[in-house]
Amino acid sequence: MYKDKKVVFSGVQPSGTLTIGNYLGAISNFKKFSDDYRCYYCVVDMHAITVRQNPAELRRRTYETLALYMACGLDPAKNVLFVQSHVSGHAELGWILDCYTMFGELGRMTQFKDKSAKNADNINAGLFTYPTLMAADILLYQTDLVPVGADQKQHLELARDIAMRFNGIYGDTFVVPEGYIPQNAAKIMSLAEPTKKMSKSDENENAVVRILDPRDVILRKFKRAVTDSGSEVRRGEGKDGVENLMSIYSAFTGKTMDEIEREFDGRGYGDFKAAVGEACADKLTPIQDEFNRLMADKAYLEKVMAEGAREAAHDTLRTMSKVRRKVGFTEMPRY
Ligand code: AQP
Repeated sequence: MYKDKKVVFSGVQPSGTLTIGNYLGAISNFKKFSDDYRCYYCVVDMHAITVRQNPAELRRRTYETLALYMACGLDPAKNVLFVQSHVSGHAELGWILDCYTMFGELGRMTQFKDKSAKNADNINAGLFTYPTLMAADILLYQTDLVPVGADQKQHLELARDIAMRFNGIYGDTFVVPEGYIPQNAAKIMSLAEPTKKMSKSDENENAVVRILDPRDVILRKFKRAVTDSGSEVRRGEGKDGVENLMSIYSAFTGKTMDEIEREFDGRGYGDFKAAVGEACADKLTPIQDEFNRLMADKAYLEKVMAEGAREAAHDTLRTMSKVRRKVGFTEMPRY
């Protein structure tokens, strides 16, 4: 085995300003692996173009997402932080794995169905093969563990199936990855429609709380969050809105759901929503300060990007060479 540490890989699309869903479901968990694992955290810009993007905004958000990784505590000296399109192995392996992924499997992906419904005028082939590129992202680094939100479970299962299929045909080639889905806050729901996932590309600003929203905006958004006609802060049937706010509060404060029910017993939604907003803003303020500091130093961000890409690209060489040989490609000529 050439790996001296187990490997963690995860990515976030720069397809909008990140939400507390992205933070609680994914990024806030990344740091805990940095000491004991070889960690690759990628800004997956190639995934983002499956939906039409404004090029200047995509570029800006790519820098922002990298800066947010660092502002959330990811030290570039301990984690490989990089941009997907800077490492050509992702596209290369993505194509090869397309040829080992079945049309029917991709057609069953719920994200494809949701995103095709949302982008009916642009149901492109990339949207369809998105999960294969994600499998390539993961398998390229012989990843053991993938920290993601619950919405990515189906894609992760597919990545495992593809790895096992490839290994079945050619012998052991890829590590079959496991998911790491947090127990709490694995799926933060929209504040406007609490049966729908909170998504950074949601056009309704009141549905999402963004990591970079100022305190007054955060407080206002929580104040307006959809609940129900009752007044009790507790879980239960028809209480999706309240339960979502409870899990956000729980994730930001570390309190259990039972403790939260006791804390707000008889106090009504007004008090509760204000407390959720305060807890969220308190957690995000230092991240925002660090983000602003990092964004003011573009040269440093570019240095991190370049170093991350160099390390990541180097680490893909062995797997790519093995895969190319196994599928029957001839030796790469030197040119
Ligand atoms: N609402 C959520 N709750 C918990 N985790 C979430 N994640 C996303 N939304 C929630 C997790 O964030 C990571 C990065 O997601 P992504 O950018 O790769 O794509 P996504 O899952 O499609 O996220 P969005 O915010 O919904 O983006 P758009 O609107 O562009 O499609 C993943 O680990 C994801 O599970």
